[in-house]
Amino acid sequence: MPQPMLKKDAFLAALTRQWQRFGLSSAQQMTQHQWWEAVSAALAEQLAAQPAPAKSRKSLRHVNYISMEFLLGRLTANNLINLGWYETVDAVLAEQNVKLADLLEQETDPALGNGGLGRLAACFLDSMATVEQPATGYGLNYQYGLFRQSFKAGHQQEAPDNWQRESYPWFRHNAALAVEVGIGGKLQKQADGRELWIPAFTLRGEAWDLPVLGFRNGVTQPLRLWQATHQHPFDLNDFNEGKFLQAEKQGVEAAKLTKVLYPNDNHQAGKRLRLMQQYFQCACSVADILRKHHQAGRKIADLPKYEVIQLNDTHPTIAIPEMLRLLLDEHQLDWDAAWAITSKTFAYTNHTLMPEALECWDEKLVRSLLPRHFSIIKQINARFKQLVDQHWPGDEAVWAKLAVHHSGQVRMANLCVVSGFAVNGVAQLHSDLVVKDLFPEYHQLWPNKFHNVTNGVTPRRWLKQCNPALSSLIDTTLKVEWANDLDALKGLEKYADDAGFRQQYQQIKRDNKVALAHYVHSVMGLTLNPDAIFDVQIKRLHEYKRQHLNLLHILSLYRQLRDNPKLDIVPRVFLFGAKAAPGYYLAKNIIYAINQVAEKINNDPLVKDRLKVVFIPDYRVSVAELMIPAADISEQISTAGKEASGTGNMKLALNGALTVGTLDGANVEIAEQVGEENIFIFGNTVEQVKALLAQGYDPLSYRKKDKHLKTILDELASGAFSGGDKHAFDMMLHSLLEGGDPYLVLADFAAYCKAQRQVDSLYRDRDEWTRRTILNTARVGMFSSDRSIRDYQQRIWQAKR
Ligand code: HBZ
Repeated sequence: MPQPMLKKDAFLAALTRQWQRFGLSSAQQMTQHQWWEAVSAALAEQLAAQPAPAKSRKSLRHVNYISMEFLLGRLTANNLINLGWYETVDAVLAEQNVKLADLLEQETDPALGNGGLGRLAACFLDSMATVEQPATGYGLNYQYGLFRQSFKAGHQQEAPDNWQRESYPWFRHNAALAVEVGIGGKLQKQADGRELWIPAFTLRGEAWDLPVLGFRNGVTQPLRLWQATHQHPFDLNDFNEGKFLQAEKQGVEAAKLTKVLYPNDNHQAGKRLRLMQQYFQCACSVADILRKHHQAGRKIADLPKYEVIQLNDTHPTIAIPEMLRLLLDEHQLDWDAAWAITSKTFAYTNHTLMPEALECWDEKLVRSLLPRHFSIIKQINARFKQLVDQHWPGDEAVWAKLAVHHSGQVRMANLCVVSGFAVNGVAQLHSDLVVKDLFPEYHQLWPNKFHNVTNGVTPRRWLKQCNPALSSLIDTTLKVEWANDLDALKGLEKYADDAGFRQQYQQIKRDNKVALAHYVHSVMGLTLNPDAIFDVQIKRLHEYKRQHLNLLHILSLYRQLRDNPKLDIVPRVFLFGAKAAPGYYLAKNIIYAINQVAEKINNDPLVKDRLKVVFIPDYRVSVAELMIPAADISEQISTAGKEASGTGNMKLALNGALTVGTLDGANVEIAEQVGEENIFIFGNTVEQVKALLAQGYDPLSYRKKDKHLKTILDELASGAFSGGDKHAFDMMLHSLLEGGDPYLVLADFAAYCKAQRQVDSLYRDRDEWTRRTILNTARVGMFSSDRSIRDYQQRIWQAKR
C-alpha cells in the first residue's frame, strides 16, 4: 500500500495543541527541545490517525521478536524518512523559521541496548515492517538506558542515562493491555497430582508501544515495551493494619524491575534482578501473544500455525517454560499437547560462542523465584534424558554436556535447542562453529534444526539517513529506489571507473570528514585534518575485539616517527568509540591506555599532525551516524572465531570505508562480496588460532623475536605515557604477556602492521582508493537487513515443518 501523504493543516493544528499543552501563547515561545517534542508528538498523532492498512493477503506466520534490548537510536528523523514526510515537514517548519535538521539534534537517543545484539533487533524491526512481515517486537521499557560515558584524566566515568521516557513523544501507553505477573512463592500439590503455584507477590506490566514504520508502505507495527509497576498502589490490608510502610513496599520493588538496562555485553553476571527482568518480560509477552490468539478466535493447538516466537539470544529463554506453564496450568492441556505447541513455536538465535556469555542460572535462584518453571524445566530435562539415553546409552559424559539441568545449573542455550524448532547463528562462519564446536551432538540428533542467517543492517538509517549526500548521489546516478532494494547498488559498479563520479564520491567523503571534525572539535576541542586517513574502530570495548592491537600499531608508528622524524607516512587520525562494561576493569584499562597515548601523541610537536588519536566519548547510535559516513578505514580486527558476525563492518563498508579485518564473523562474507583486492585481510584464521593454542601459544616468544614489538611494550611499561607511573597499564600488559595473551594479539601484530602499510601505500593513489571504496558500496547489498529477514522467512519462520 502506498504511504499516505501528510495532511499539512492537520499537522499544524496538532502542533498548535502541543505548544498550548506547554502553556505557551505562541509557537515562537518554544525552546528548541520543545520544538522537537511538539513536532514529534504532532507526527505521532498524525500517524495514529492514518487509516489501518488493508490486511496483507499473504498468510504469513506472525513473528514475535522477543529481545531484552532494542538499541533504537533517535526515532523522529527515522520515522520522517520512512513515512516520506521529511521534505513536507521541513518546508512547513521553514515557514516558521525553524530548521528541522537542528531540532532533530535535540532528541536523546533511546539507548535501550548494549551493542550489536540490541542494534540488530532495531534493524530487524525496521526491515520486518518494510518487507511486510507481520511482527511485534517485545522488550522492556527501561527508565535508564546504557550509561553515559565521559573521561576523567583518561579514565572512563559512568553516569546514569535518564532518557525521560515519561515525556517521550512516540510512546503510546495502552492501559488495556496490562498484564499481571507473579513471582516467588511456593508450589502446592493438588489432589489430582498437579502443582499449584502460589506466587509470593504480583507485579503489573504496562504496555508502552512505539510505532515501527515500514519504508513508504503504510505499515506500522508495534514495538511493545513492558514497564513494571506495583499491582495496586497500596495493599489496603496492610494499610488498615497500620503497616503503612510495608503497604508501599511492593510498589517500590516493582519500579526497580525496569529501572535499568544491565550494561554487560558478552558476559553473564548471574544477578537475581536480571532473572526477574527476564521473567517479567517473558510473562508479559507470552500472555499478550496468547491473548491476541484467543481474541482472534483461534484454537490453542493452532498457535504454531499463526505465531513464531523468535528469541534474541538466550535472554528471553524463560518464555519457553512460561508457555508450557500457561498451557498446562491455565489451559489444562496434558504434557504432550503442551509440548507439541511449544516446541513448534520457539526459535532461537545464538550470538556468541564465548563461554562466559552462555547463560547458566543457579537452580536455587530459579527455584526460589520461579518454582513452577523450575519444576517444568526438570520435566523437560527428564524427558530429554530418555532420548539421549537411546542415542548414547550409558554415556554420562554426553549427558553432562547436553543436559538442560545439571550440576545445580539451568543452561539456557540447551533449553532453547531442546525446546525450539530452529537454531541459527548470525554469519556463515559463526553458524558453522555453532554446529561444530558448540552443539555437535545436538546437530547429530536434529540436523535440520540448525541454520545460518547472516546479519544485516537497515539501509534506511545506515545510508539514507546518516549519509544524505551519498544517498542523493546514488539517487541521481541510479534513478531507482535502492533503499528497500539494496542489491540495486550493484548498478554503481560501472561508475567506479568514471572519473567524474569518483570525484563526487570523494568530495562527499571529504565533506563528511569535515562534519565529523566539527563535532570532534565541539566536544573535545581537538582539530582534525580532513585530508588525513580517518581510521575508525567503533564497537564495545572487549579484549576479543582487540582495540589494544590497534593501539600497538599506533605506538609502532609513533616509535618509527621518533626514530626517523622525516618518515613519510600518510597523515592518520585514529578514531575510537567504545564503552566498557563498568565492572570490566581490563577493558577500562585499555581505554585508559588509549587515552594516555592519545594525550602524548596529540601534543608532541615532532608528530606534526601526522598522527592523531581520538577517543570520542559516549559512543552511541547518533555518534555512529556521524562517524560511519566519515570513515576511510573500518577496523574489524577480532581474534578469528570470536566475533559472531559484527554489523558495524557492514555499515562502514556500505558507506565506503575499506575494511582492515581478520577472517572472522561476517568479514568473511564481506570479503567474498567486495572481492579480496578491495579489502585488507590479515592474521591467523580460525584453524590457525586453534592450532596455535593447541601447541601451547607463548606470547613472550613473539616479544623476544620482534625487537620493535618489545620496544613498544617496554615503553608502555616505562611510565612514559602515564606521568611516570610504571604500573598504569599493568592489567593490559599482564594480559598480553604473562597472562598468556588469550586473544593472540601478539601473534597477529606483525601481519596487522603489514596490512596497515598497504593501507598507507594505497591511499596515496587517490583514484585507485576511491575506485575501491565505490566497489565496496556497490557490492554490499546483501548486507541489508531486508535480506536477513527474507532468509528468516524462508529458512525458519515460513518454512515447511
Ligand atoms: O551480536 C553481538 C555479537 O558480539 C556480534 O558479533 C553480532 O554481530 C551481534 C548481532 O548478532 N552480541 C552482543 O551484542 N551481545 C550483547 O550485547 C549481550 C548483551 C547482554 C548479554 C550478553 C550479550 O548478557
